[in-house]
Amino acid sequence: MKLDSLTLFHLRLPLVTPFETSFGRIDHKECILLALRAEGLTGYGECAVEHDPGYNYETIGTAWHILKDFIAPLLVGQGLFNVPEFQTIVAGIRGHHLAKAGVEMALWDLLGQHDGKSLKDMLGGVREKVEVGVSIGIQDSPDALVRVAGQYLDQGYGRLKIKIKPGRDVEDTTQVRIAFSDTRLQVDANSAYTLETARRLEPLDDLDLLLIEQPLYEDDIWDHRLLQATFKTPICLDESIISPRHARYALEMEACKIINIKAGRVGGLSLAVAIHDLCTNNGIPVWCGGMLETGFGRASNLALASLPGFILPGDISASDRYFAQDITQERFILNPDSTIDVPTRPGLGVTLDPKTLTAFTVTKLELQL
Ligand code: OSB
Ligand code: MG
Repeated sequence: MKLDSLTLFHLRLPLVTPFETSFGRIDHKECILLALRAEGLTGYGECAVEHDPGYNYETIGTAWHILKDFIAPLLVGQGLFNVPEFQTIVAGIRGHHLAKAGVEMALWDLLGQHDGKSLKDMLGGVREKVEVGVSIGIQDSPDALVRVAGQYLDQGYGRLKIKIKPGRDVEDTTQVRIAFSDTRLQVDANSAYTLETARRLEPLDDLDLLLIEQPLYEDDIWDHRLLQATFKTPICLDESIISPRHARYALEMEACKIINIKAGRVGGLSLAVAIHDLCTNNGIPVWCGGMLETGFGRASNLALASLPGFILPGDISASDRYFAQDITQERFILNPDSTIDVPTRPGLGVTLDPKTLTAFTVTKLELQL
């Protein structure tokens, strides 16, 4: 396939409810949508970046720069194109995984449409629907958190994840555990603790949690190993696992017992599959993380989570948990058994809603390839 153009859309979508993590509070989701055109087809990809460098170092601004000034020029004049070839072409660009992964997603969408294959089938997915949970931001008080958690359970979510930070950890988690004694529950600190301050999390070890996600530094593996040795509860790494190599380090060091896989963070779906394979071969459970994606990124996450090693529920909630209006025509709905259906149509299997795209676009840039 000869690539024709790459269009970048800086999007800003209102969230139905603000989302607060240890690194900040947002009431809009920003990201970059990519439209990759070739032979009359358009593949869409989502760069799951945020406005601020709070989750990792990438931002809308850095991803825009890397896409425009480095990735797009490497794609100019590209002929017959596939995913391994794409990764080889961009291998000289260090880091910037969220930017690269957005283009890889668009390429998968294009190839799937071209070959009439769904992303699930291309990646080796085995499930028609995947088990999901809901990620709940920090609320005004533990009482408010219990109320919100109850609302999500009423909607049918079978697994809760609550965000924690110093001062909003043990009390919040304990209140939720008391209110919902047999609910599957996990916490996510987004790197808010040091090895020393993480001692305050010891009481969490008696709350029958599925896992404690990324308590320490976003670039750390070793101190998580030291912390894991003091906890019965599995530590799960998110931010720290930026490549299959880092996943191998974590497993060899016994820094965690579970890994959260986000295709964006690791540089693309192909690398996410490689981490899945490594973990599956080593008996380490994985689950699919989320970044408040639009319908495009959500479709991609569902396809990824249909692989056999994704045995824990993903952070892939229904569309109405995030957006009153999304940029895809399809909306994802929660089934009564806390699952969401994996798209079956070719590529990502979702279609653009041009009206909402226009309404939520801040800036647009079309690059000829
Ligand atoms: O750490 O998993 C995280 C959202 C933005 C940045 C980081 C994270 C999250 C979430 C949201 O937890 C999960 C979702 O998309 O529902
Ligand atoms: Mg996380």
